[in-house]
Amino acid sequence: EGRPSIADEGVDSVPLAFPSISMSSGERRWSDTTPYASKKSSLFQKLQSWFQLPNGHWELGKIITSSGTESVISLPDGQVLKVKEESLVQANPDILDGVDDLMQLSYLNEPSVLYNLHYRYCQNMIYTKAGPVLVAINPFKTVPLYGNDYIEAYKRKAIESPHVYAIADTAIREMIRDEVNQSIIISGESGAGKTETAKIAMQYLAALGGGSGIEYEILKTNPILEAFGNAKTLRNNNSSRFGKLIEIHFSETGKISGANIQTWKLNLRNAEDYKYLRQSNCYSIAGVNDAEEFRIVMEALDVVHISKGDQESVFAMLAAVLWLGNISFAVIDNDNHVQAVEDEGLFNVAKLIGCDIEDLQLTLSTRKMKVRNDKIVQKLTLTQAMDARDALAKSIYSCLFDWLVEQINRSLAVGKRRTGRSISILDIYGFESFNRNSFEQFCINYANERLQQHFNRHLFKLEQEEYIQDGIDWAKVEFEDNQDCLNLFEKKPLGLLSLLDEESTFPNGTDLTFANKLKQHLSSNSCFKEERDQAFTVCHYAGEVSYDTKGFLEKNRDLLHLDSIQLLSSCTCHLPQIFASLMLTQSEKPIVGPLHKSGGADSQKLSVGTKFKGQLFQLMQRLESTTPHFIRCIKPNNLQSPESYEQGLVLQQLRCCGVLEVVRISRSGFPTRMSHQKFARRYGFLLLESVASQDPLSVSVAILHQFNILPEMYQVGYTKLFFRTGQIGVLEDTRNRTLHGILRVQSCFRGYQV
Ligand code: AD9
Ligand code: MG
Repeated sequence: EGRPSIADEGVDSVPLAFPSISMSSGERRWSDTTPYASKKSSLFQKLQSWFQLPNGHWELGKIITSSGTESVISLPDGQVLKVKEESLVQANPDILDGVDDLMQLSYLNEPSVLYNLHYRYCQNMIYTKAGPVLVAINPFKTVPLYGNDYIEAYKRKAIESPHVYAIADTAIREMIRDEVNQSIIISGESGAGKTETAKIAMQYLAALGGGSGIEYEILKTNPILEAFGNAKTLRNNNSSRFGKLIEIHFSETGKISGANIQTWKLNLRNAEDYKYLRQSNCYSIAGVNDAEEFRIVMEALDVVHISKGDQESVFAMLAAVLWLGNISFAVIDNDNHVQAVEDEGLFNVAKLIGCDIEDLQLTLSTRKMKVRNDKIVQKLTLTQAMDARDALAKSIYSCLFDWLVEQINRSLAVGKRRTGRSISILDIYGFESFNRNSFEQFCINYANERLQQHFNRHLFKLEQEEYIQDGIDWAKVEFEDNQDCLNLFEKKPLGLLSLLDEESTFPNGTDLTFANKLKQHLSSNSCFKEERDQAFTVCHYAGEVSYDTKGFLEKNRDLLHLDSIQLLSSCTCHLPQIFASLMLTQSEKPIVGPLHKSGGADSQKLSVGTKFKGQLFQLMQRLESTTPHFIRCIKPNNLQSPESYEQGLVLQQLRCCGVLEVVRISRSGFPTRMSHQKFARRYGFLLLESVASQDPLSVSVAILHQFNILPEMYQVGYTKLFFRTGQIGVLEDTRNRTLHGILRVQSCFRGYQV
């Protein structure tokens, strides 16, 4: 558990105080009394230092001479430079090369962290701990780190190197030990490896909690969800277009008793990105065998008990979506009103979803409106009709996706008896920043901003508040708080989402008037920047992103007309209840926001942005009640290539997820804690001598003494004991060994009796 491994490498790890040396302002160093540093490092530290080349790349320079203000250094390419002392950043001694927890670095600065991660990455060690957080660098190739042998080794704790398996193992153990639900929260940019990591974690949980057969089903949900919910993007060939929280339930005996998946979809809106295949001009991906992937999906559908008949209907729905895209319109009057052409497309769609051709044609060409108390039928222009058609296609697709998730959940809910213990794995779409960013990126990045706050709250805020509350000695650590950015999105009435909703309901609102309104109301906000034309920039925790408001209003309005909803609810498609959720959500939704001026029926629907926010809040609520374990996925290059490690790109990701700060706080903090009562109950039986007074505090102190836990490794608070990382591990190991011993004795004894 993140203990330094210096001693393993044959060097004594004597606690040592470093002499104070001047440092460049960007560098942070551990407190000088660190007990982790090795004696040897002080000999090396003056010999080599990091130097940043004009192109931003950090190189390790050997210090030839040093005057105190200037140094002469030689770089690996042979260059010899005279540089200002303060431009050098302390490098760690060689002996610390590739430590498996960044906490072990004597000098924690950006080049040292970059170097350490790269050093490991080159040897396929893609996982590194940053205190409590697991950093995972995408290898973009198969690495020999997975499978049953590894699972078994992590289970027996025969391997200690950082791994997703180790995180999953901790989650199981803490679920059992603390009787608290757990979550594994995986974050990172698009293409950083979140979905793969989630699958690796599921693999481990399935292996450990297996036995009922349900674990096999749980694993099989992945190909189905990916087949229907992922798409190729510029950043990732297999990009998740939905967020996913898979909750795995365990029985009292630690076996998987069921599972549940909740999805946070993006509305499948952007046709060129997702559907209507021919528009993407991309039909295959090198190295992907579509036929084989299809076979896997079909097999998985069987495993999760979707009947053959329903499977056929699933594909009928997919076909309907594709045929919808082929429906064309002809102008029928002088006002440019159109009607859907009665051709193969229209005919096929009607047949596949099970409705009359005439009804479909009418729905695609007209809109029923209510003006005051009169119902009128409005004919649509070509743009309106195409929007109606696309909205219909997208909603059929999203109903189909929801239906699949629901069927899977039904199948997974086999062990209905819930013990209230579960481990949830969260894999959402990662932070996205393209050259042109639209409403989709706006929603995705907003979600990531919320998640970042959850991370901050747990690792910085709550942590420190708890120290202070329990009265232990503690120097506060500053961290990058993103509350201001969240306020920019959420504040009412003058936040991005509110202003967007307001503009979306104005009949004369356009993307440009929206952009102008943002500039008018938000330009004083430090997280907001004006841009030319109809763009604006948000300063996210992960960097600045410029959004082009083109299409924002249309995408935010739910374009699916009530007419279309009625059509779908009346159709006789063979998938039972597939469109039920559509009707339910429409009629049961509360009316939020100002009503449409003309009082049209559509105005009663929630905007897409508001719905998204609601779902996000639900997600956060669920996560709040769990003990989180964080995995930060890092993308080493933008080429999806196994070879390259771009320092700048990695650094930007490390910075934006606060990796250095996390290490700093863990290093100086006390991440493990337990109430006096619990501690006494849990380890009290290990005491060799009984304690005179039986109060939990005295028992706890006696245990600490017996196990020689050094005073600097823990603090005694009013209600709890606080430990530095790794400390509780010794106690747990002894406890487990002792317990196993006792169990063995008991079972022998029983055998003897029989
Ligand atoms: V997005 O936000 O959904 O666009 P993810 O989920 O972060 O993104 P994903 O898990 O899909 O990324 O990983 C992208 C690709 O990286 C995968 O398709 C694999 O080819 C590759 N990858 C990621 N992790 C691993 C791994 N542990 N081993 C091998 C990996 N390849
Ligand atoms: Mg993904």
